[in-house]
Amino acid sequence: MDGSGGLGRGRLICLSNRIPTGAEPSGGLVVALADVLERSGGIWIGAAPETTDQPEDDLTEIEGGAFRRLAFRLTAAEQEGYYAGFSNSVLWPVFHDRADLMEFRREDHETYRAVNRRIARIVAKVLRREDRIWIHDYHLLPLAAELRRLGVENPIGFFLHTPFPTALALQSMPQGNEICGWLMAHDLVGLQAQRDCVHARGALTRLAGAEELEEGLYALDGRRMRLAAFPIGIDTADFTRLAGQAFDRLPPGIVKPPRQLMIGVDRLDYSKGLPNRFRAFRHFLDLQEDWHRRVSLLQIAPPTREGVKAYDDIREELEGLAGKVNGAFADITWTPIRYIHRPVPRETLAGLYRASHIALVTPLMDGMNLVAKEFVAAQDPEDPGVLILSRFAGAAEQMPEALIVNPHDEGEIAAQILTALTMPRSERRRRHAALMEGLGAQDVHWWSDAFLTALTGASAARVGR
Ligand code: ADQ
Repeated sequence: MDGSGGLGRGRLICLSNRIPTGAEPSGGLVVALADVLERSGGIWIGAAPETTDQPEDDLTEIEGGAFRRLAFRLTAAEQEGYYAGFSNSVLWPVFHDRADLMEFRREDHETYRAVNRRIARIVAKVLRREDRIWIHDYHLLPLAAELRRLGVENPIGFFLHTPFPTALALQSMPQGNEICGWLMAHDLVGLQAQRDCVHARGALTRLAGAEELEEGLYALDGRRMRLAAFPIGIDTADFTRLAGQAFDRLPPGIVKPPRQLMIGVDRLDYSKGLPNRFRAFRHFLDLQEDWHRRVSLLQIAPPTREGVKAYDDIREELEGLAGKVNGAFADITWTPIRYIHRPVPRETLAGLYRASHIALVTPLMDGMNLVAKEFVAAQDPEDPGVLILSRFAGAAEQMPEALIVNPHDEGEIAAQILTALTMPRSERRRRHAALMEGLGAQDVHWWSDAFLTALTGASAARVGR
């Protein structure tokens, strides 16, 4: 890491679906990017939260904040087809191995393509020759190809925050292989984990017929693209500091030893494995009567993407499960599951992590999972809590000292809850120290530096050819 943020010359133009409004950030992307942009003096371009009646090709400056923000507005129909439709009812489920939840509509695919085409026109108007472009996430997969079509030859990088699907899974969506062509329009594609790079290799070479010239360097139809894993991190030092302060300000009564607190923090999404987590806890309570009244689960799960059917379903399922567990086990002094269905301020969250003995992070599939990293960073190193982490979170590749579980195996999760509750302090400290070493070395600053440095290298190689 050279500490320069890999900034190079010119401006950094970041593009993502949603622009941060200054309200409480609740997605990993917002949390990570705000930090990168503040340091780099870049511009963030994204969709305004409110829709418009007429498609507009102008950008509106959003005042305030530490970096420049320019917003475009979508019509309600565009928002429906591009965002709720193709992005979140096709790409999200397919990329999370849930093709069974895919709702493919040809019109949504058209709208997705058209919105990306329009964003490309809007962005091309403000671009300068020396700018570098960093596109984020699955909403904007075709954007670079559209920019190239308009003659834009600036360096373009793309980072995918979700997992990348296997070649087989990609074929479960109509025109799945066009995604490979979209990827090839970038100089650099960053994925979260090594497993994603393996999947992308399969898709690029077998589905699209790209050639791998050397490891991670692909060629197709006269274009070259570099692809590598850049596991996203958190602002580790800052989060540790925040957690220490916030812990001291928690309302009395949150921590009542000897009752142990387990915490789960997730957007309410079917990929996060919440029903299996609740069932595993019920299984634990069935088996471990000794632990009744001595442990409880605090689950914080704010709603997202309301109105998409799969999300309404998961909400209902979870409320039913929490009710059943509490109905079966609660007494007047103890509620096994406390389920909070709204966002919590970042600071409170940091304090709650520190107050918790265990974090249950059990996604069925997750690009990275920043909650796992935040929980570890928030711990008191002298008396740290234990992380139980799904092997299907990208974070598992970097965090082998967590208790790694198969989220489909409720028996295994229940057994690891017991292991965590009874783990000697010396072992907790050893595991925590090892995890913190990784989180310190590969934090969000490392991540953005590494990506931007690689982008500079990849585009220089193209221009120099
Ligand atoms: P998400 O699916 O949103 O992100 P995650 O990585 O866990 O998942 O990030 C969630 C962020 O939102 C964390 O910073 C967390 O603190 C915050 N958050 C969650 N619930 C909250 C609540 N109730 N109140 C306040 N804040 C809350 C996507 C991918 C992930 C990937 C990230 C970053 O799905 O796999 O790790 O992007 O690339």
